[in-house]
Amino acid sequence: MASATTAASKKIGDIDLLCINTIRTLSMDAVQKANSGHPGTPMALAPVAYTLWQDFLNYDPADANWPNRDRFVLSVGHASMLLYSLIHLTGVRAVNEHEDRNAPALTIEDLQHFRQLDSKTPGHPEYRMTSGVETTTGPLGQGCGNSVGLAMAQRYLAQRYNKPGFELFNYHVFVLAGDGDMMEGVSGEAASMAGHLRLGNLTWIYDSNHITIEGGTDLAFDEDVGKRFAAYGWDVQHVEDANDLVAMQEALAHAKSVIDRPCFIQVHSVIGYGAPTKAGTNKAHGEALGVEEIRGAKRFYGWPEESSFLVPDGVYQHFAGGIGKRGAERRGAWLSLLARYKEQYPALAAELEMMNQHTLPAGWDADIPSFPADAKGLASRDSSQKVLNAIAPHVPWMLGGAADLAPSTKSNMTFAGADSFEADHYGGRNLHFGIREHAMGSICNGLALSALRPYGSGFLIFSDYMKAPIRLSAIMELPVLYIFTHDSIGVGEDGPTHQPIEQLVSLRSIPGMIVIRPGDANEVAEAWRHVMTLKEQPACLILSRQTMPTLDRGKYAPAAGLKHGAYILADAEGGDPEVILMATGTELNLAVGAYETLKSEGIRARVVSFPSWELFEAQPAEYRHSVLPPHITARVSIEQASTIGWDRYIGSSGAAIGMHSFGASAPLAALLKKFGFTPEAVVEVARKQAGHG
Ligand SMILES: Cc1ncc(C[n+]2csc(CCOP(=O)(O)OP(=O)(O)O)c2C)c(N)n1
Repeated sequence: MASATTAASKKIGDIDLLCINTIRTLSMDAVQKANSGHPGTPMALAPVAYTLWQDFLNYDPADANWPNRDRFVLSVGHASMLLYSLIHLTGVRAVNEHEDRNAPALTIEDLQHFRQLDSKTPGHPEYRMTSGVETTTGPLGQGCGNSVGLAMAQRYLAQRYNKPGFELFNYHVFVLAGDGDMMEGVSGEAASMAGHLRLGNLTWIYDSNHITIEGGTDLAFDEDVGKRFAAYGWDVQHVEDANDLVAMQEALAHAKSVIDRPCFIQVHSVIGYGAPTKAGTNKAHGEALGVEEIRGAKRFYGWPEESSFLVPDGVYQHFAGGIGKRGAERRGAWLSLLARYKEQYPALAAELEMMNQHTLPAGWDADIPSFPADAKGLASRDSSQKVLNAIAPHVPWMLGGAADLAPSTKSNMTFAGADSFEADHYGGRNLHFGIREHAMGSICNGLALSALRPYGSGFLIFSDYMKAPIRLSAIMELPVLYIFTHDSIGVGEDGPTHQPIEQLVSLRSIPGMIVIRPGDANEVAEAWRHVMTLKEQPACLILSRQTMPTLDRGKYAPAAGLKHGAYILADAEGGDPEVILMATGTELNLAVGAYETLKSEGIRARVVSFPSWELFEAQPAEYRHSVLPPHITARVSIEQASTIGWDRYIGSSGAAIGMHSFGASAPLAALLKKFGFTPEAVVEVARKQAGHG
C-alpha cells in the first residue's frame, strides 16, 4: 500500500459538516418522497463526494461541457441522489439541447420529483437527461469501464493537441464505485487495461461497506480487493473511515500526484450512516428508510427533524466559494489559453471544433474506393479495411481496435503514423483491448463521451460478451461503431460455438441501433459513408470472413441505395414481379443467382438488397411500398441467421430461408448444403412462392 503523502489539508469546520449533512438529508428525503430508491450509500459517501467536489474537482458548474473539466463518474448509479444533490447544491447549469439552457440543471423541485415520469432525476443517472451526468450508470461495473475510456481520451487529446505552453487537456477522471462494481468482471477487465496503460489520470474510489442487497459481502466476496488492484499495477491507498475528511483529502492529493499509474482508494464506510436501526445493514441499501428512521438520522446529524428538503443558509454560498470559484477561474484561464491556441495552431483548433461539433472535415470521404465488378470478389471484412483506411487519415479523432482479433476483423489502421496506443505512445490510434470484449464496449462508450469517434471490433458471436455496453451506447445515443466479422455459419470448421445465429436479430432489437450487413464491397463503402455521418446513434457493421462477389453495378442498381436500408437491386421485366427475393450480406449473391435462373425460366423476380432494417424503417411509407409493394405477397428472405423478424417483410405467406438451429463444424460447402443455402434450394423456394412449384 502506498502511503498517503501530506496534503495541503484544510481545516474542517462546521460548514463542511453542514454541506455534507445537506447532501445526506436531501438524498434521504427524495427517496422517502418517491418511496423508492437507495438512500444508504449517499448517506455514507456524502463526506467523500463532498471532499472530492469541493476541494479537488476542476469543474465549473457554469459550463458542464467545458472540455478540460475533471470527470466524475458515479459507477454506483443506484446512489443517484448523491449526484443529483451535488449537481443541485453546486449550481450546475443546464447545457443539454432539450433543457432550458443556463437554467439550473436541477432545482429543489426536480429533487422532489425523483424517479417520477419525465423528471430530470430518474432512478439512475442518465446522460443527456441531466446536465452534470457524465455517463449513464446503473448496470454495475459500466461506469468503471467508461472511466478508462474517458482517461484514455484525455491521454490521446493531450498527446495530439497539447503544445509547449499550451496544456489544453490535463483533466483527471474520478470514479465512485462499490462492492457491486468490484465484483463485476468488466471492472476487472477495465482495471487491468488501465494498469497496463499506466493511466495516471484515473482514480477509482471504492466504497467498501461490506453490504450488498442480500446481506453482507461475506456471502459471496472475500478477496483482498486492494491487493488485486496492486497486482493490476495501480497505486493503492486505504481510508479507514469515510467520515475522516482529512484522510480523504490526503488520499486524493496523493492520487493526483501519482502520474505514472492509476490510483485506487479503498474507503471503509457504513451504509446508511446515522440511521438508528438500519445503518450498516442491507435495509439501508435499496428502499426508503421510513419516517421514524429518517427522524432518528436527522436527530443524529443535529438536523431539524421535521424539515424536508432543507438547504440551510450558507450551503449554496459555500459550494460557490469552493468548486464554483475554482472552476470558474480554471475555465476562464483555459478559455484564454484556447483563444491564443487558435491563433498559433489554427488547424488543430479547427479539428477540435469539428470534433466537438461532431462534424467531419471537408473531403473526409474523397478517398473511399469504388470497387470494380469481380466474380470472386472479396470478403466484406477486407473491403471494410480498405474503406476504413481511406477514411481514418482524414479524421484524426477516430480511434479503434479489436479484442485481440484485429488481424481477423481487419480493423487495423495501417497508414503511416496510425501506430498503437500504448503507455509510451498515447498518440497511437490503434487500440489493443486485449481479450476483453466487455471492457472494449464500455471503454468505447467512454471515448465517445469524450467526443472521439471510437470503434471496437470482434467476431459477431462475441458481441454477446459486450451486450451491456452496446445497449448503453444506444441508450446514451453515442456514435460508437461496432465492427463484427465472421458473421455466419460461413465461419465453417470453427463450428457452432463460433457461428452466430441469434446475434443479428438481438442487435437489431436494440432501440436506436443501426445494424448494417452489406452485400458486396460497394455496399461496404456506402455503409461506412453512412455510419461516419451518425452523430447520435451507434451502429454495427456486420461483415463476412468469406469472399462475396463484387456486383456489376452497371447491370444492377448502384450501391448508393444502401442508405435507404433496402433497395431494388434487380427487377422483373415486362410486368409486376411474381416473387420478391430479399437478402443481406453473403446471401445477396444467392438471391442474384436465383433471380438470373428464374429469369431464364421466364419467371419474373425482383431482388431487394436489404442491408439494414433500421434504415429502411426510417424511409417514408411511399418508398417502402415501392420496394415491397403490399400486393406482392410472394416473398423470400435469405439470411444465414435466425429468421426471427423477417416475417415483418415476408408477411404471413412468405418463406424465410435462414437458420433454425445452431450450425455445425464442417467445411463451408457442406454447411451450405446442409442448411439450404445453395442456388438450387433458393430457386426451388422462390419458384414455389411464385406459384410455379
Ligand atoms: C450488472 C448489475 N447487476 C445487478 C444490479 C442490481 N443491483 C443494484 S445495487 C446492487 C448491490 C450493489 O452493492 P454495492 O455496490 O455494495 O452498493 P451499496 O449496497 O453499497 O449501495 C445490485 C446487485 C445492477 N444494478 N447491475
